[in-house]
Amino acid sequence: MKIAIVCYPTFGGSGVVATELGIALTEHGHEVHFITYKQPVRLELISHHIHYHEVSVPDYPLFHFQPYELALSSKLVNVVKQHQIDLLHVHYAIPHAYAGYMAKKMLECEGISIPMVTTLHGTDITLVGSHPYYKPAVTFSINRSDVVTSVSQSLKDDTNRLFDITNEIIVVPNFIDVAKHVNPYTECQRDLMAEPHERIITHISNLRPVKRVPDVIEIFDRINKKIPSRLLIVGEGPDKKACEELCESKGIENKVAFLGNSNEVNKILCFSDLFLLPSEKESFGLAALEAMACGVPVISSNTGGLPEVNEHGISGYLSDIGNVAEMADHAISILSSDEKLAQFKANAKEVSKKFDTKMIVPQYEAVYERALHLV
Ligand code: GMT
Repeated sequence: MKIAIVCYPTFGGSGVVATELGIALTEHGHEVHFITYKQPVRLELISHHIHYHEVSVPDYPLFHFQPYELALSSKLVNVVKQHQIDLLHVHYAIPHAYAGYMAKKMLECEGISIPMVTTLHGTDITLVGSHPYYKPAVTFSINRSDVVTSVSQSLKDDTNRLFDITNEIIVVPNFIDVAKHVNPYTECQRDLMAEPHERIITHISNLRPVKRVPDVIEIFDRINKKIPSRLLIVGEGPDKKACEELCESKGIENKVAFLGNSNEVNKILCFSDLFLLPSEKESFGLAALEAMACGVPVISSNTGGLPEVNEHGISGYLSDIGNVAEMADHAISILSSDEKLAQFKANAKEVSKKFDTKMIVPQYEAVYERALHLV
């Protein structure tokens, strides 16, 4: 099959999932064409079957907002015709499902029928998409997609609650190549990040308010008072400066390292003893799954799809949003005993296997077959 994948190329779960899916599909013999405005961060163009087409939006002074959707749908039309694409798979409803639908309609005028699969990722529904400014267009493009998938049952329920959806939504969970998440380092390299007696705690996100990074720091501060620890914060985002200031005001700035964005989170996670994800909203929590695949237990909030990923009392613990006291207590209970920590680490790795690429990618292939039969 020749599949065109539209996604956001930047750091963020939806782009990572779309990129990993594209790579996995080529390993199953498909040809994949990524269509976006920048080469996706985790994409290395090492296979004959992977192509990348850049969407350029020329700057025109008349426009206060440059029309990206228009450029994207025109690019889709051209790529579909040039490469005889069989199917469009758009990740993140805004504006990709809308642009994809326009491309589909333009192609129809030229006698080309092509199915479109839309994958909902979370903030396109729970944060941005349900805003009245966007809601009619998002509802329309979800309902006009040939097949719609969501990355968790929770996101499916949210979509049906927040929008007037007439299409069936199929849950296809996010996934991870478990085999890739083996520790490439030795204990001596761990020593570069922390003293031997210290535990290493990690948080990875886009440091936006929805991630509640100040809660991460508050939980860490409570842990560190009982168990000497280091906090590694990976990612860039609007809350970074305020969080650095919060660390200074608590006098823990020497214990917290802000590492910026990383393409190789497994090289950081392999040293970690615990992962914190106290988000306000989280449709799935891909970062938590990546941590678990590296054998890192997760302390998270119980919002959205997190309970579908992090198993309470097994791969970590879940608490109500903002309950930093309980999250810190759970963390301390795991970290205070080497035996208990080893057990949670093993459990986390085991639970992550339910989301292995091998199990999930065939589900997307079944979705594609279904979409192809609909047009
Ligand atoms: O978490 C973010 O803010 C980024 C966002 C994205 O679009 O990349 O993540 C969403 O999609 C991920 C991949 O499906 C999910 O793992 C995240 O839980 C989801 N984020 C939210 O729902 C807040």
